[in-house]
Amino acid sequence: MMTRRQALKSVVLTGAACAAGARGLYAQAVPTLPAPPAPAPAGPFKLPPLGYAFDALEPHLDAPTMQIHHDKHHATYVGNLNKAIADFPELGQKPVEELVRGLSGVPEKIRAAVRNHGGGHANHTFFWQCLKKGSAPKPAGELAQAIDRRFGSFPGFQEQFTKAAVGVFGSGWAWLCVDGGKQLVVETTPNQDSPLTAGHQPLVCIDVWEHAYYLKYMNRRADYVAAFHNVIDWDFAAEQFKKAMA
Ligand code: MN3
Repeated sequence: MMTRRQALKSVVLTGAACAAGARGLYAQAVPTLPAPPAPAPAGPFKLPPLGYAFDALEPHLDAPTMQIHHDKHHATYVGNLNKAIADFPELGQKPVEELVRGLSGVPEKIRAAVRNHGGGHANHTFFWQCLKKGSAPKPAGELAQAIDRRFGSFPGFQEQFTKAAVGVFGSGWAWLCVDGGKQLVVETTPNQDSPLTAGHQPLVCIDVWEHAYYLKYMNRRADYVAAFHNVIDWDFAAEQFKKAMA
């Protein structure tokens, strides 16, 4: 058993060790900005501008998440796509959507990289355009009618989309698309796979990788998905619908 004297000595030593250790820890804990990213490897694919301010979708999607998501995560997909196609300059002449649509025609050696990084570039480029605060709260016109026919009602669509997005296992995406038979479909893709590869035309999508919501919503993906419904740009979705049905 420890005597009182030993116990006191132990407390004093522990205290001293803590004070010494704390200086080291404290130094590490001083907030520092993340190191600037390595410049994206030069190449034909470019990070498109977000098109609105990082805080434009507050409070539903927070500014720090939008900034890191666009400037770091999306930029990394662009950089890695450029790296992947470096030996195939003809691929850099095509829009990324065309590469993803024609994945089976991409040289096998780089197909997986184009699927992941080309998919990441295409998916994020589409995602930013789907989002708008203060847009119409629900679709109108032909898209609204098609949604009613397919899902029973607009809330019926919302329910199905939410269920799909919340239910993605691990990292991936949920989508509202027009499929090859010109039918509306709610679907999910794993990782950075794109519905374009299956010949579908996206209208709306949500990124459910944790990097898309963890800063604000932490583990509460369902709260993020609920918030997302407030910032869907239904005018943009209607334009995609018109294109797909033409
Ligand atoms: Mn993402």
